[in-house]
Amino acid sequence: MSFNVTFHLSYKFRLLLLFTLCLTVVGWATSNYFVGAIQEIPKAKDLMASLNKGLVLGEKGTVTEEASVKKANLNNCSSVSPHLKGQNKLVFKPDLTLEEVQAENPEVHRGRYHPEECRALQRVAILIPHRHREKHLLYLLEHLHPFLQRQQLEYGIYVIHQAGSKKFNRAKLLNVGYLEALKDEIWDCFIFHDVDLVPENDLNLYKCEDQPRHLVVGRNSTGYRLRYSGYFGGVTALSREQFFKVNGFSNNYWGWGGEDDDLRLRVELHRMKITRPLPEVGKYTMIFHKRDQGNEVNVERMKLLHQVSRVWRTDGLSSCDYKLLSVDYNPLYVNITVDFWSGP
Ligand code: UD2
Ligand code: MN
Repeated sequence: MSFNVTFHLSYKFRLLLLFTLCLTVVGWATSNYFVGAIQEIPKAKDLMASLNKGLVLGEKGTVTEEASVKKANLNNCSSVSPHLKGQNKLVFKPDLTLEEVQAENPEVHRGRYHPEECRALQRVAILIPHRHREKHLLYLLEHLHPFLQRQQLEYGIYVIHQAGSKKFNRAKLLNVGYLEALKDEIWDCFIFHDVDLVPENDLNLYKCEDQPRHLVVGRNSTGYRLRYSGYFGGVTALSREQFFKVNGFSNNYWGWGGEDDDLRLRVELHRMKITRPLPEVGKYTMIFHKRDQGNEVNVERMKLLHQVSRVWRTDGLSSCDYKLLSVDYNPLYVNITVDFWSGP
């Protein structure tokens, strides 16, 4: 009996041991798998991101391939477009809607356009810094789309919108625009464009040259005269390389003023020479506005302007940090919304 009990116990014990052993092995294996799986998540995320990117690129690739075959068969557009009209009388309808502007531009998709009849000489990104100026944006879109199409350009319009109520930073928004737009296309030329300036004369070409270009010689509100000789505000054109070379704009100008002079100093430090169109060509209408809330005069600007030669290398495109909140491909423009961590 005692033998039987011992045998029985040891049999049960052995079964239990085996069962526990099995459980341990299974447990160890699965726990390893789960830990592994958890550690893999970030990698998988990256992979998914790159796969998605690949897919998107693939999709784009096919479109671009078709388009590039088409484009390859086209002749270059002529240096002077046959569609130019010269000076134009601008009308701003008070009840204009976005739908009307969209209906007038059926060939613009996701903010982009390219001529069908010839191969554009340059691919141009228009970058517009923006906050709370919806009506101005509408008027600018209304006039700019046909204006650029008459110039036979391949172009994309980007509106870079500053979220939140921190001080406005025009220059930093334009740096963001440059960096983000280059994720879509290797643009040749960048036009940095105030939202409230509408060009009056389409002989004012929105193209880049071998030197940076200031396109606003005068505007209605200043009797169409240049404000001062080094003036570089409003609308400027720099090639991808020119802007990269000067490390873009400074990120440190919060509020109104100075950032345009800072860019001029960067350009001059690199021994480039600003060019302008003729006064009768570089004419703009500035839609009337008061100083915006959140864009008060920057009292630091003179101090900042004195240190450009010392800081341009470390303050600019290379140090432009931002929180990208959204990128929306609207029919008439790409809307990039960002928030800035730092700043007053
Ligand atoms: C001048 C310059 C401008 C810039 C500014 C100083 C001209 C024609 N323009 O413009 O290029 O150097 O001085 O910073 O000389 N904005 C918004 N929401 C805001 C504030 C500004 O969207 O709340 C954008 C908008 O694109 C506007 C631009 O920033 O056109 C410049 O601001 P502004 O129009 O208030 O300054 P303004 O006309 O003195
Ligand atoms: Mn203005």
